[in-house]
Amino acid sequence: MAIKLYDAVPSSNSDRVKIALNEKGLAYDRVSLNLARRDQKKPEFLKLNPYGKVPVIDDGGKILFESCIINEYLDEKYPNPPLMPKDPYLRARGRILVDYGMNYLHTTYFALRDEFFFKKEGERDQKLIADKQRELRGMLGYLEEALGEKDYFLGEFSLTDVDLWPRFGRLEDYGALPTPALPRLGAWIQRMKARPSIKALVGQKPIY
Ligand SMILES: N[C@@H](CCC(=O)N[C@@H](CS)C(=O)NCC(=O)O)C(=O)O
Repeated sequence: MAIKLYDAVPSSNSDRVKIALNEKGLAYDRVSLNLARRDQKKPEFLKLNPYGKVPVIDDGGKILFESCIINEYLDEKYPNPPLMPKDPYLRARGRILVDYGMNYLHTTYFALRDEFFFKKEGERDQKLIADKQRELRGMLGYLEEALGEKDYFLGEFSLTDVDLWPRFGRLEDYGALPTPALPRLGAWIQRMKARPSIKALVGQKPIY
């Protein structure tokens, strides 16, 4: 039985799980929620995820939520190809980089995202946008250093790249990237976009 994925389009957190599924060649059936209609807060969905958010997976009756935790589950349950290094330090290091990209950037990222997501072009606060873009570029310096001369954050392609990617795709849409100050991240973005697992998401529509 194929894995069932409750998603939304657009949903960067759902994209994170789709990339991991695609990298592993796992088939999945999508059930799309309409977030504007608040499908995610309906009692039947809250039984699956008390947070009322997508993504959620149902793997043969096993229900999981939280995209990064789902991805670790997928990697352990379906180990080929492996998406986590064996070395304990690298595994921990990868989780720290994801925590940095998700939690440390969170408030600034969402201030910028809300301008683009909820407002029409003429209504946006251009000063706030420029300030948040600058702040984010400053914070991203740490990830630029962490990437260094490597193709991927931990050397080999891993869940660290998968988990970080969706936010980076959006940072391009919101004008924070690319920037000449962060050339390694710029090259990594291009490398990520070339992966079939990510190309497969372009133009995806909800499935109701
Ligand atoms: N930490 C969660 C975040 C999930 C999340 O915020 N999902 C968004 C869509 S990208 C959502 O469902 N938003 C609807 C809501 O909060 O009501 C994860 O990584 O899965």
